[in-house]
Amino acid sequence: MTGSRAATACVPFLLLFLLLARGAEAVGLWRPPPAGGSLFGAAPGRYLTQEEHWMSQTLDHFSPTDHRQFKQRYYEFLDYHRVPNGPVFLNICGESSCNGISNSYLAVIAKKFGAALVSPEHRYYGKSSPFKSLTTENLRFLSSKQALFDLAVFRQYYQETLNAKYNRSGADNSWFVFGGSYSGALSAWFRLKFPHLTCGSHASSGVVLAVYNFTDFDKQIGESAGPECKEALQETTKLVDGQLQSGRNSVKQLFGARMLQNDGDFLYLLADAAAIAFQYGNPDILCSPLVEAKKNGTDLVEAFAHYVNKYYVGTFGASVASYDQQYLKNTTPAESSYRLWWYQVCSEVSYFQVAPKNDSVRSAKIDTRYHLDLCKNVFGEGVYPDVSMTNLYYGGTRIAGSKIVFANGSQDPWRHASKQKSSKEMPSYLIECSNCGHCSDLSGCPQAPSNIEGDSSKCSSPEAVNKVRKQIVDNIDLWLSECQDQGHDKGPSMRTRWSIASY
Ligand SMILES: *[C@@H]1O[C@H](CO)[C@@H](O)[C@H](O)[C@H]1NC(C)=O
Ligand SMILES: *[C@@H]1O[C@H](CO)[C@@H](O)[C@H](O)[C@H]1NC(C)=O
Ligand SMILES: *[C@@H]1O[C@H](CO)[C@@H](O)[C@H](O)[C@H]1NC(C)=O
Ligand SMILES: *[C@@H]1O[C@H](CO)[C@@H](O)[C@H](O)[C@H]1NC(C)=O
Ligand SMILES: CC(=O)N[C@H]1CO[C@H](CO)[C@@H](O)[C@@H]1O
Repeated sequence: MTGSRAATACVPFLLLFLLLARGAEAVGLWRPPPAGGSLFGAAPGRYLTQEEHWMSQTLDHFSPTDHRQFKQRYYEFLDYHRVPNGPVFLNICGESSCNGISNSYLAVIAKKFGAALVSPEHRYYGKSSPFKSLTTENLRFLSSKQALFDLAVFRQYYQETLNAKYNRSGADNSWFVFGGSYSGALSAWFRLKFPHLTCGSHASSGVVLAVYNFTDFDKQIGESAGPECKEALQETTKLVDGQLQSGRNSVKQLFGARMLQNDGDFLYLLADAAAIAFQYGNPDILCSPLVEAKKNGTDLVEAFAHYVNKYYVGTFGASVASYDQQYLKNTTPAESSYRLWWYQVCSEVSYFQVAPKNDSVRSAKIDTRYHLDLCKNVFGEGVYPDVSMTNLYYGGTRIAGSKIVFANGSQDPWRHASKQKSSKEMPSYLIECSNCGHCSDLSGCPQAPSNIEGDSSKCSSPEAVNKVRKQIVDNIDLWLSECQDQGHDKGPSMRTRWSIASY
């Protein structure tokens, strides 16, 4: 999730998903591919498992007459499971190809609780696409509402699979849902909409509030950058704007972005490139050379271009082409996550990262109009984010859920779309440290590339992270035990007793 992209398991909501996306193979396969394959660039130990499993999923949960199905990919990891009654942790994959169950801090929690880990891929992404061709017409079943129903159906399906594996019937383990970024919002919304199917939810940087003009995103970039770096970034933006204005398109060449004919697309690339430094806990990689260039009086645009080429594209793995609206229009793209996430943005959640009127870091040309034009150009007429309906459906920050634990990173521009106030039923924690960005509770620091078991030792304040983690674990512990009191997790006999008792 960068600018406009979100991340999975807390990789960029939008941006992060870039990284993960690099591991994706051909998209839109609507039949399971042969087993094996798909071990792209997986650093050793990064995944607990990448062994694919498949289930049949309903295409349209809201139509009683449409019985079409598609294949949904999922993963399971049972090494830590206390057989047969340990809890089941459902790790929700978000807006990118889901290439396995990653070895994040969630793995540590699963070990602690003797939990099974399962992780279904989000519909349409990676190998779970119902259609080969991603025309706007075919994308109409891509929504968070359909995705939540997928999770409910998966939850029931997997419980039966587990029961069959353990030779029992009718047992119901204690379930707990987890997610980060967009999937953090799905995690909170799952508990909201299906409270009987999970004992609780963890929403890491969960963006539960759909925002139309998301100006707070840019404001937070300025705050996270601090005065010196912010000034350097603003000056860079002015210089680039000035060059474009005077028709000097050669500035695009500096960034290896000549293909971006639309100035807005190019400026969006630059805005995202700056944002991810703070979103993923690498502020110095961007700010040190910029501040230094400003002090030395050397060329700021060149210093920034060096960062974009070397870090954002080189190390982080961003794709310049993915900013091109022509590319986004392609209905059979090599990597579809960008088109898919933009569809979700343009049809449901918005999060338009427009420049604030005053004191903006990004170019003022990235405005509401730019986003609306993109939506129309890429998807045609009639695709429009009805943000107020989305917030009416879920409640936004006034979500009326229970047993949901939220956590945000202090430097993360996305935190302003997360739950703002803590309450007894829905505690929320802010993790404060200078490189605590998106999903630091799960990923540690920096947030990209990911750290094995979410190692927090490179956070500027590991204590800040560990303190919030302890609170998260305490909440999980409490809610799992309350769930067990209601008859879950005790095997069939207890459950029967409970059913009788409840009459
Ligand atoms: C379940 O039953 C099968 C066949 O009777 C047996 O091979 C297997 O070990 C059993 N599994 C468990 C977990 O008890
Ligand atoms: C978003 O910003 C645009 C342009 O400034 C403005 O016209 C519009 O009313 C804003 N919409 C909302 C919902 O704030
Ligand atoms: C700025 O000046 C310092 C000290 O003279 C030098 O080491 C550094 O390389 C210069 N940085 C840039 C970006 O020119
Ligand atoms: C605009 O931003 C500057 C710098 O943060 C601030 O000093 C000023 O008060 C702001 N102006 C308005 C109208 O908000
Ligand atoms: C859940 C959570 O930590 N929310 C925080 C997100 O950021 C806002 C803005 O600073 C805080 O007020 C919330 O507490």
